[in-house]
Amino acid sequence: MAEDAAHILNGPNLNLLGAREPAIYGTTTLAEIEAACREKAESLGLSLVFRQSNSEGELIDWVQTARAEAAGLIINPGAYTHTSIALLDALSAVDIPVIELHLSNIHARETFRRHSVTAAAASGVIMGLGAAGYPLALDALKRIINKGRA
Ligand code: CA2
Repeated sequence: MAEDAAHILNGPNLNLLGAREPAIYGTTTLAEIEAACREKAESLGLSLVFRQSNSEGELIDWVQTARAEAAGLIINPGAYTHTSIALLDALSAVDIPVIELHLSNIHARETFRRHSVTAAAASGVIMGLGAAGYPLALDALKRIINKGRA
């Protein structure tokens, strides 16, 4: 039987991780986060699709791909978190578990970051734990997938 697939989507500017703003986002690069996620996914028996885009439309296309192909979705929508009703609509159409993830604690930051438009479509949100949040999100996703089958 084929492994369940987890899809991890990363939004705008997350390709810059590690290069700038280390006080907020840490020093780990997105490539290093991907490597940690691959290791974690393998230990959980999940296959992994890991993607980043600066384009809202591409992220929406990838949410729709996950809807058709994945057992669960983790998304760090970047700044689209705070603005994108289109991404919310795409996530709302998904009937697999969705976890929203943020490196920083958005509630401890500027007022405009304290509201997530997209979190309404998520089963849960992990934030403020830096790069460590990604493997934790995979753990949580696996539990939710298994619970849905029990
Ligand atoms: O905390 C998070 O994970 C965020 O989703 C990151 C977004 C931000 O707009 C959200 O409010 C919270 C920004 C990611 C940009 O990352 C950079 C990394 C290095 C240098 C510049 C930006």
